[in-house]
Amino acid sequence: MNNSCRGCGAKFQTFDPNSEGYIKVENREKSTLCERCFKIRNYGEYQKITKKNEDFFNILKKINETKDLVLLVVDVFNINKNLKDICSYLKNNDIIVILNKRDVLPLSVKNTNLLAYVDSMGINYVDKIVISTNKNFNFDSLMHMIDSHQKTKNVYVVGYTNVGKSSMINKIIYNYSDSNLDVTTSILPSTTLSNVNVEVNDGLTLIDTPGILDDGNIMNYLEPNDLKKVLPRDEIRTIVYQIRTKQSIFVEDLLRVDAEMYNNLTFYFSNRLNIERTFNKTDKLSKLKKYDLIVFENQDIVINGLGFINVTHSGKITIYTLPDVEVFTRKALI
Ligand SMILES: Nc1nc2c(ncn2[C@@H]2O[C@H](COP(=O)(O)OP(=O)(O)O)[C@@H](O)[C@H]2O)c(=O)[nH]1
Ligand SMILES: [Mg+2]
Repeated sequence: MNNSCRGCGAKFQTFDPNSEGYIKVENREKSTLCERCFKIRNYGEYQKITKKNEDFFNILKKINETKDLVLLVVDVFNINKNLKDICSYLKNNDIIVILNKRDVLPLSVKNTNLLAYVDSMGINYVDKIVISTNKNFNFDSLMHMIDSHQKTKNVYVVGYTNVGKSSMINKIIYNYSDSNLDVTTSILPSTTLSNVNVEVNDGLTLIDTPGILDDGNIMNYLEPNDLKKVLPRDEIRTIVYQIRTKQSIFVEDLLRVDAEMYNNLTFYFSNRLNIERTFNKTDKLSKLKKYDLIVFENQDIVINGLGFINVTHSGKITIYTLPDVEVFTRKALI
């Protein structure tokens, strides 16, 4: 009998249905999954659990006590600003940076450009690779890379929540192992609750971790139905606006962008989000949190978790979005 759920890593308990690891007494003997994992997998029903990041930093400290290889998984559509901070906990470990979700960026984007961006993140890494879990892209190369850098059997998988850590592990099991034990994945942050060891073969055990929650990510503030719209599932069709006069562009009720100078804005957002522009003065969404940004030539404005806007020329751009969502500029990704 297992003590913890093989889907999310939570310790089993039989007394509180609303806390992690709950399993009915009658299922305790026969099931290896907690109720929550069972419901996510069978009914697509989500029960949101919020983890404290403190737990995650303790996991990182434990990893740092080993010499094990670390796979740092990054969502290429939403590259987090603070990856350097995660890595600062892992001074003793070799790190491979994995840019996942390649499929959502346009095919025309060169992987070499995406990889070049990794250098600007300030991380000490031993290797880097672009993959797509959904499209099963580059997994043979990834396996070779892991093989050539791993020092012990254990390899940790870390990163922010929702970047696809658990999905990547499942794909590796599916491709390279006889095992049919998969870990739980979902569109909600904090699906994985504790470390889960997954033995791929005699020489490799992948250790899935809960992942760090990003307070500035819009995903934390949306209901599952909106989440489904915001998370891109297919290749993004970019939308380019040539700005010649004062105008506003709206992404549903989530974002307003005001621009007034000679400029070109390219929107990288999920295809399921409705984007509209107006040339008329309007108050719509002007009550949301306002950011007055000075943007330089060929920079991106990132609205954490929602998408990004590439700006061709320098100028002033005003952004309105939900209160706790982080907005920042960066050197253009593409
Ligand atoms: N488009 C796309 N979505 C992905 C990819 N990998 C994972 N996802 C989705 O990202 C969400 C989070 O995945 P999950 O594995 O639970 O992330 P984790 O929190 O890092 O373990 C799920 O909705 C996955 O289907 C990918 O390569 N492409
Ligand atoms: Mg996970």
